[in-house]
Amino acid sequence: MKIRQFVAPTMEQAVKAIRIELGTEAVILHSREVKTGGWFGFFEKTQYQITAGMEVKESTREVDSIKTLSKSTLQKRLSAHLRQMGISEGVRNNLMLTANMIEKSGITNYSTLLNRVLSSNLHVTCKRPGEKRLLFIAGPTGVGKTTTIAKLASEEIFMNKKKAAFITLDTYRIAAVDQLKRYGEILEIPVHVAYDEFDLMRLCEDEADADIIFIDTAGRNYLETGLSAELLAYLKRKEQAELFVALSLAAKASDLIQIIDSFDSEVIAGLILTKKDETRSLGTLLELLYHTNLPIGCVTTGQSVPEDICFPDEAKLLNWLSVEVANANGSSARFERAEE
Ligand SMILES: Nc1nc2c(ncn2[C@@H]2O[C@H](COP(=O)(O)OP(=O)(O)OP(=O)(O)O)[C@@H](O)[C@H]2O)c(=O)[nH]1
Ligand SMILES: [Mg+2]
Repeated sequence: MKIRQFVAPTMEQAVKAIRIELGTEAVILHSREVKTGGWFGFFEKTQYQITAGMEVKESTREVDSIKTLSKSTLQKRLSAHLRQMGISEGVRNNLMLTANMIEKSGITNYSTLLNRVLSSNLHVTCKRPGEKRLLFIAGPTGVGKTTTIAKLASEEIFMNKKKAAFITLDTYRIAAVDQLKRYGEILEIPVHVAYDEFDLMRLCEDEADADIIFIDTAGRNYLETGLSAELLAYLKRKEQAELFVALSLAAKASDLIQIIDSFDSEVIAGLILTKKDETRSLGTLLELLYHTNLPIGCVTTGQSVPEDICFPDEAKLLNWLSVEVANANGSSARFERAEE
């Protein structure tokens, strides 16, 4: 096991440093307060020292240590919360170890503990799609790419008063072009079909008046294959292009992490998270924020265009994760509805 020590002014900063340097697989082994600096005992600063290690497959001893730690009432509540969200064992163990350390610093309130555990372990950033002129959306089949494009376009046209156009690269599915054309008619904006990269370049030039061009792509199984080589090269070359990957929050986190890995992370500007309404628990969101550094662009919450979309900030995303779901049998269920 590779062992490293981290010292920082707060527990959260130390945990963040571990995640950045050792990645999400790092296991927290030990923590203590240390005094640094000062002069003959004056002006000393209290710092937090955490020892962390990269787990090797054969040794699960340290990970198991969390199971034998006696849990406080707050930690039991957190453990139940994470289990109800369906969080995988590895992530749960690390969150519980952080909770144990944070509670030792005198936290007695559950919301504060949860907030500090989440904010120190998750990489939560937000970035609205549409900063660049060409907005590509890619992702697995049927996640809601085309519907989200219509919602985003509506926002840009009516709220931000931008001139928009649609281009679809989805010539694979017969109804795909019609679907986008229908949205184009409703929004009164041009819709084009690009059959290859040259078409795409030409159409983008033809639409010189458009402030923003939404480019829809065909859904594909990204567990099997990555972005097409042509599209990847185009995105890398085009300064004015950004790609958002659409993923369903109702899908399994482990699959979504693999899908993200199938893209060249350099070209992903952010994630669009769809179908929040189709799941009772946001465990997938928590695991995504634990494993990736990608900004969240928007979240969709239903089939209605244009209203079922929101642009949560960091605080709102953390707030959603703080909602405890009911036990399967309904007993001792605690609902703290997140503000929509
Ligand atoms: N419940 C729910 N359904 C959604 C949401 N977004 C889209 N849908 C529905 O999901 C279905 C597929 O939506 P599309 O926009 O066609 O999905 P797509 O990713 O473009 O599909 P392909 O182009 O075939 O890969 C439609 O029935 C949409 O109404 C959402 O946030 N919640
Ligand atoms: Mg589509």
